[in-house]
Amino acid sequence: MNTKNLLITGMFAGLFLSCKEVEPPAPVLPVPTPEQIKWQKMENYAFVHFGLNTFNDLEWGYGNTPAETFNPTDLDCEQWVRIIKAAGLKGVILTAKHHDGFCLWPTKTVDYNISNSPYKNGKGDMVRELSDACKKHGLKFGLYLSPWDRHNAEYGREGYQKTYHEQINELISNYGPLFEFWFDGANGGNGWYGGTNETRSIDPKTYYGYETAREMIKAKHPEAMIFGGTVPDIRWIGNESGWAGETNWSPYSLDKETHYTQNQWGMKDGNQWLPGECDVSIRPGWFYHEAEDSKVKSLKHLSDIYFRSVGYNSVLLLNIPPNRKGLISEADVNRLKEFAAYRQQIFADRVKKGRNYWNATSGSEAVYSLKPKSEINVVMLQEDITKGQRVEAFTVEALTDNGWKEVGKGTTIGYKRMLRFPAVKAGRLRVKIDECRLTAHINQVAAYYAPPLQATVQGEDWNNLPRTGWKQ
Ligand code: FUL
Repeated sequence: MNTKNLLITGMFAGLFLSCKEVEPPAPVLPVPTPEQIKWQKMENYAFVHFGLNTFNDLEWGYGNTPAETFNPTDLDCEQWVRIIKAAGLKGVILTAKHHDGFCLWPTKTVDYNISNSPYKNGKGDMVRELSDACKKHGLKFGLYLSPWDRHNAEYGREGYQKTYHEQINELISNYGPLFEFWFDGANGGNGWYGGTNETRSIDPKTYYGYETAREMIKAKHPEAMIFGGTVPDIRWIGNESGWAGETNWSPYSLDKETHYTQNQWGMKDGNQWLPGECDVSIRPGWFYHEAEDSKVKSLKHLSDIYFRSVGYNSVLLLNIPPNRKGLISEADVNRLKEFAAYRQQIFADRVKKGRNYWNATSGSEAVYSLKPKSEINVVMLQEDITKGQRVEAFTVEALTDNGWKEVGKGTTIGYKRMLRFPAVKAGRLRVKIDECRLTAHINQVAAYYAPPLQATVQGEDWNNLPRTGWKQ
């Protein structure tokens, strides 16, 4: 070995030694895009199911209901928007076409649309009316366009994809800006299909050309979150009752074969940021049915939904179906007012809010001062999700007259976690991060009091909702 070789060997040895002293590189966690963060901050928004089903007392029209039956007499999209806004909801998603195939805008793609209905003598355009009302009142606007079309004769065959994409093209070119585009997961099965009355099945992974559809939408509406399909930005939470798992990771791996119930928890080691959306209707059905006027969810039920969706690191998509007049019914209006007032009452008290940025490692704790003897039963925690999601377990304690008392424990935090517990009077809070990956970035800790509520709707099964496991 000559001197030159020795030198090189020595250099490598030195390099090796110094490498051993350096920390291993931090694993790269999936992080949200700026658009996903903007969307998550909306926290809650409305769904509006309206169409032929409304006028025919149906949930899933077969595709043969006459277009002439669509006839709202007092339609007022501004009423919807005013009510939705006053309820604290930040946007609205309209069913531009449900499974029955009837289009609420004057599409050139099919005759089965609003221009062949008596509404405004065939001159109406519901997508325009709602899109304009949203703009006027400062709400965001989104669209639901059912891929499954039980009217179309070409459904299940080659020609339908072109029609479906052209419908998307009309919607993204003429309305908006859109904050979300919803591809429903219900697919195939029996239908009218141009009078053939048969069962047709498709492969949803390939049939609709979702990849192209996504590119089309994103090119015109870069902020639009895609729900459903094969290349989504957000994920269905796995139930239509409005709740996420108590443990709820925003990361998810779409290439992993799982049961859909996994959606409620997300995946700790998921390879992409795919946060959950909880969809639920204020009534039993998605569409309006007079028989359900007395079944509008109670304030207790709605508030439980809120704490188990927004409060479990998800967003809430609350459906409010207008009636046959084309208005949101009184029962729903009153409940939404109560819901808004209740939340204002809880979250208006800013005095209890502690705000500071805390870089926490596993086992570390922070103490927050409250007003002396504050009565509290809710603690809200938030992670700075620009760094990904990191907290795996935490404990909250309160300093009462009898010393420190553990009030609750949780697993994930994510964008927002609200922990509910029996009320205590406390002057301080202690938050402990029991387990986290790398360093957790906590950017908000706050405590509130949510007045206890009574169940008011007879027979409502809100307390029988399946509970998710503590850990997945
Ligand atoms: C489901 C549909 O089948 C329902 O009718 C409703 O639109 C709901 C939001 O999604 O998949």
